[in-house]
Amino acid sequence: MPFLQKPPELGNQYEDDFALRSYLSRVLPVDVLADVQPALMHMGERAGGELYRLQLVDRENEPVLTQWDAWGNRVDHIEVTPVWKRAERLAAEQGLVAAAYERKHAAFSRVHQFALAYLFTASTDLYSCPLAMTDGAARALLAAGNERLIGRAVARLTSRDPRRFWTSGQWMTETAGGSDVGLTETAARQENGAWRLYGRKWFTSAITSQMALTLARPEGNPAGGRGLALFYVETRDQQGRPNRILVNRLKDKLGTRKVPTAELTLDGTPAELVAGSSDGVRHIAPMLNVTRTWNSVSACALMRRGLALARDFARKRVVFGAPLAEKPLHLDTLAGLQAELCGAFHLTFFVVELLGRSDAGQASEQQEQLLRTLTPVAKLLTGRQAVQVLSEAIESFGGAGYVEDTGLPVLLRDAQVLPIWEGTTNVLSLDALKALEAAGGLAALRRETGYLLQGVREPDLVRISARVEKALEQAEAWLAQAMKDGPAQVEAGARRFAMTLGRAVSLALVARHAQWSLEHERDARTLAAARRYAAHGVSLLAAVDADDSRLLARDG
Ligand code: MFK
Repeated sequence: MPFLQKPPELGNQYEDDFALRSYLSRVLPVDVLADVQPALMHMGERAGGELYRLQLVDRENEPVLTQWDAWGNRVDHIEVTPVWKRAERLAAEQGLVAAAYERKHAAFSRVHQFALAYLFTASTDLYSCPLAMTDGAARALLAAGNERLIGRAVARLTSRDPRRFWTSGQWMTETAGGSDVGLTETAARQENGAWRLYGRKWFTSAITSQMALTLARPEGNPAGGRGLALFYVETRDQQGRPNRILVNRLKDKLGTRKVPTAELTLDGTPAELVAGSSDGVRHIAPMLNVTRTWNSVSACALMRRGLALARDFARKRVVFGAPLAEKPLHLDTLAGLQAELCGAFHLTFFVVELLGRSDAGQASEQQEQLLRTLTPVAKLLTGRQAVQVLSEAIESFGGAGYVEDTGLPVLLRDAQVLPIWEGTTNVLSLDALKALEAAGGLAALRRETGYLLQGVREPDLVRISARVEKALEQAEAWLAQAMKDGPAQVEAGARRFAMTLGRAVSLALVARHAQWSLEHERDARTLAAARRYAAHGVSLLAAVDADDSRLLARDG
């Protein structure tokens, strides 16, 4: 007897995505939506069609590093996969980076850009990684105001012409640590009036890029982050040879295996200062904030892909006499995942809106502070949500979800990087605390949340609003108490605190959209998502303390 199971299929990923279309209808002015819609339809069609098919065919390909040519020359050539080659061209042509810098739609340009990225990401094997770096590098160079480098690189990083388009790497991590960047050991020396870098980079993104931003310590500078400087590097010389950079090996990673992540030796690499010879961490921060936003968008995109496939499969797969899509328990599981995606999506795109306002010079001081605080909060929350949602999503296929040639397990493996790279959950929790300290506490965030919720009238949403406000009140009280108890208490609770902020703000955003969707679309789906998201929990703060942590962490 043949055993036949129909594989899941994807339709137009823009047309099929009610949540995305509903959000864009609320946020974008009518003329902006009309202008960007054809490009989104086009990307949605490709994401669910041509690119997805190519991705399945290309499944087993991985980037290949060739260190030497036949004649003994060190070449360090990396051949990327067919999907990546296609993705690079498409990304340039469709303006995946450019849209943010052309500013055709002023403060909404970031919404335009990241809506495209949201559709593009899951069908291009994390090509969003080099795009994130490219976008971040353009923003960091502009923020530094270095006219020579802006003239040399930014026009290329933001080009729509695939022949001119450059991508950028971001080389920070060293063996001393990926989180504590101040421990960077790479040295910068001035030789014949030009800077040269010497050191080892342990985990470098987007090594096929034409340039990179990196940190190194000019000789004689003090230890720590302030003693580092931000440098611009071009990866190849005019003959196309590696620019005194050795690619030692590609990393053997759990996921993101299409992304050529490498270990490098910088052996006198020519480099140029971006913004003075110190305070490198501060100067690279604009890049970090952009790449963290890409991370949040990528988390949403992967969740959406897992759900789109799971929903289609549920309509086809018949068990115990009915399609899974008619089984209450299966539906309940998928609804829970959709609610988490809904919260992640609204928080992420709220950050995207703030970033757009900031880029366009239209953000108030309060909005700049919110952007600074919510960027790490969104990244850390959505990264964790993606791992949980993708784990459930592949489980919803039963055994098929665990089998490689369905193309499903890779979703979970790729999702697992999202809470790790660009700052782990814990490091970003501490970063959020620093941002709040600079903002003078939670007052601005609570004001903003109150503003978001002021139009809510539907009784369930009113109850949800009260829960949001209670969770933020509790968070504020927890912080005040922990600060009295000392730094160990603050640090021990930082993740629960940051997660609580993230869940509260995202729930407020979902509630606000749910009210709008009821009134303007007569649609109760976001309301259902709000109820479910609230039921999953808002506050994670509990009366646990650092002494408990020390007791429980001990072994033996
Ligand atoms: C799909 C897309 C995904 C992309 C894939 C990428 C793969 C690439 C692989 C990687 O490279 S991952 C590398 C990830 N590593 C990190 O993200 C670093 C994580 N660690 C941190 O973020 C730490 O918080 C940090 C290194 C920044 C702490 O270092 P320090 O030396 O203790 O810095 P400090 O004192 O906190 O900040 C120094 C200055 O920078 C301060 O300004 P001032 O000089 O004016 O006082 C800070 O305010 C500022 N700063 C730090 N973080 C900032 C920031 N400003 C704005 N935004 C931030 N996020």
